Amino acid sequence: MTQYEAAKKQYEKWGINVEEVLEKLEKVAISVHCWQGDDVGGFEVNQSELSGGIDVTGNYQGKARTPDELRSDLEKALSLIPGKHKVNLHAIYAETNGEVVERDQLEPKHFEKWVEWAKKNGLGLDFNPTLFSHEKAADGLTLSHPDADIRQYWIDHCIASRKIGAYFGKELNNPCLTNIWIPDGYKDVPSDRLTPRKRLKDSLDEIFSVDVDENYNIDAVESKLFGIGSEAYVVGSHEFYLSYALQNNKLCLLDTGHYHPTEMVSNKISSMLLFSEKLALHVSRPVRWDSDHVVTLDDELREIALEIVRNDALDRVMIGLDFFDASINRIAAWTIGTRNMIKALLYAMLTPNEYLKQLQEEGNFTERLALIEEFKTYPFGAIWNYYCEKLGVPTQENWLEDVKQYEEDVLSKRS
Ligand code: RNT
Ligand code: ZN
Repeated sequence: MTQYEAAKKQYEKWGINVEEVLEKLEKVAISVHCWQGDDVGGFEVNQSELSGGIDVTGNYQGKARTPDELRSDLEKALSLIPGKHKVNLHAIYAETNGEVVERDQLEPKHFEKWVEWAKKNGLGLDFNPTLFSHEKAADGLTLSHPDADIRQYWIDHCIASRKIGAYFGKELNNPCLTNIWIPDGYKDVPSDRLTPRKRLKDSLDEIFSVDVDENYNIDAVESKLFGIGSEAYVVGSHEFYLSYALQNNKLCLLDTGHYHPTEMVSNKISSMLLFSEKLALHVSRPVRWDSDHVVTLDDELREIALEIVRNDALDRVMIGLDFFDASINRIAAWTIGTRNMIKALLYAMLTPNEYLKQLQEEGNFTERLALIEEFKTYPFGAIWNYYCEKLGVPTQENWLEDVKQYEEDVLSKRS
């Protein structure tokens, strides 16, 4: 008997149909963020320094310097990750042929190469307007800026981005999630919290007043608690966007690094699913602050996956990743983080969720705790390896060889 067959038997004892689980898992697309590959740099002709209160540390060799390099790196990472996924782009990854194109002037044609590449690789695309790393965002304010011209610039950028999203959705026959995140906030205690929020609300209303086909483009808004330089106040807070999304039928996007340190996204999903058809995630790993470390298979990741799986919400929660670590091989970072997200979902699917729910209803907390703990050492790894083999990607740590080879052949030659 193979390790897989032996493992399968153990799960079958609990009524878990492993073959069915693997078929279901194969259908889950994770949105892999392109910006891990070049430290959120992008390819604008007149590139600005990274701003907006986010930061990338480290200078590991081999950062992608061109869109072609980034695509090649993404292809490498995706070849080590089981399943078919999506790639999440930012507006600063436009290709403008050496010409300066203002962000409010961006058009689908500036993303033609990405679409062509996505088609060739059977990938979906998601999108984000970029409201940071720009002279018009230098004071950390965009859609809530007191200056109407600056607000208008960013409003127009967001409208242009939604149209680019619809172009992706239509071309790839796979709806694009276009997510708006802004850095707006203040370093120190504000004397007026309401006025900037009113302006943000008005800006969003204007952005969404333009009709963009919902079959192709889905709008999301991402909140935040604080950033570097906006420690005391962020305009687009959780309550702000939760209310806005509910009232305007938009998706709320929860980034796991954007809450108080003991406040968990896993505990929010069920509440939100009761009131919204869909929600979106940026799965990240905050270490003491919103540090965007590579996602590991920790308790919170498993808990998030369990909440999605046990509530039968795989079609309702759009899972995206958001981390950027420049201190390790960037392709390994993508591979580790994305494989972990998929592992967490598999783990959740290999849990006797219905039985555990029943135990809770019966008040049998002893057995609930006992089983949750015992399942942690069930032969999950054997099923994971089988899944990787089945989908033609390396099992266990064997993907590391590929990454090392690519580092030697390609990354080490970049300066
Ligand atoms: C910043 C947000 C945002 C960005 C990306 C690059 O705190 O998490 O999602 O990380 O848009
Ligand atoms: Zn995020």
